[in-house]
Amino acid sequence: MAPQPTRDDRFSFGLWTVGWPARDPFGDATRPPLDPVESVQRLAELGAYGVTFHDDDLVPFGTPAKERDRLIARFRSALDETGVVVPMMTTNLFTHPVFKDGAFTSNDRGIRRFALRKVLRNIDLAAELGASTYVFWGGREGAEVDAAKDVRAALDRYREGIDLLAAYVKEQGYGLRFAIEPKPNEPRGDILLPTVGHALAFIAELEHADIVGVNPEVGHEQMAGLNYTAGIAQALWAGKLFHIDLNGQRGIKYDQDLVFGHGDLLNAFSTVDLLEHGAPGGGPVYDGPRHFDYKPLRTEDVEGVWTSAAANMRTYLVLKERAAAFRADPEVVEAMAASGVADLATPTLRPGETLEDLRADRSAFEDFDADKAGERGWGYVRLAQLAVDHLTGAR
Ligand SMILES: [Mn+2]
Repeated sequence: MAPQPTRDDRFSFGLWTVGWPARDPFGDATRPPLDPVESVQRLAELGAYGVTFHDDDLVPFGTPAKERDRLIARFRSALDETGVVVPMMTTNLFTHPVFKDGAFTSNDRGIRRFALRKVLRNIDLAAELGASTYVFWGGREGAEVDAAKDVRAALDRYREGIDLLAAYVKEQGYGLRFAIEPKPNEPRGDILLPTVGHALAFIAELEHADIVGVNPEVGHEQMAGLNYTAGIAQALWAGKLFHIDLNGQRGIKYDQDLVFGHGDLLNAFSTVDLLEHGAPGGGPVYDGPRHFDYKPLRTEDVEGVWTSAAANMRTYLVLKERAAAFRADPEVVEAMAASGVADLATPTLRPGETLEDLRADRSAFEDFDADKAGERGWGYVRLAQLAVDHLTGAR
């Protein structure tokens, strides 16, 4: 019996995902534009609870104020009729030529000021629509030419921008939190804040770091050859996993934005296991939306768009079932114990033990049999195969 998505699963989609007309650097659009209202209706029917969007996804760049109001009102009606919510919003600071050298980090001060105003206007709308997270993906914040961009000055301006906007959110009492989305490259040759780790280090330098976290995307970390599950685990550890972008990616290449699980399936399994069950030793868990940031393949027609949207949710729910079975399997419990997985949660010093005590403890060093300790087989391959067996339905 295939699991059916419900609103309680908190699945959300960007308007730009299902609405992507499949124009790429080498070819024209293969699908007609999609009305945001239709996207809301179709996603609601499929079992999603939320939609997310960039300002320009709903209101094209340069739309006069009166028409902007009309488009927003029409969209709000669709939300009210379907009960679909807007958990997250973001800004398009990458499509218009004005942003070709970046927004917050453009070498042109006038462009930096314009970018801030564009975000401020959309933050007001995000608060109006009840969003709780505001994402910053700085796709154009970067360079191709090392001599063209003073990275230290760019980070100063990035920090200035995020802090100004965070101060505004606090001053207005909006209750929004910011989530920075790392990406290593594309569209810029090199993008600032390329990985989760870079973003976490940047956030630590902010004045308003308390309301700023990360929005890691599966494919973006994997484009850098990194392990997504390990990345979001560190973000959780730092108390900074404010939002997630689930999709699929096959290795280090262009940003594929495949359906969740249609890339590194084993890593998708461990991602869902972490999101649903947390760390073996406890610790912070993620309770936000399960947000999909993917692109329906360019080969698909309009019906294929909805098939692919449903596929994301189905993959998640199937993996959730498999992860629950994995955790409940007595052999897995036994294998994890044999591998000492939960033992890592024990502090290395005893309660009350000092560094002086450790230095005086002969059993810790002088009498410690390193050769014998080195003989231990950890049994991790057995654990890996148990995961594969559950993932493939062999157990
Ligand atoms: Mn992507």
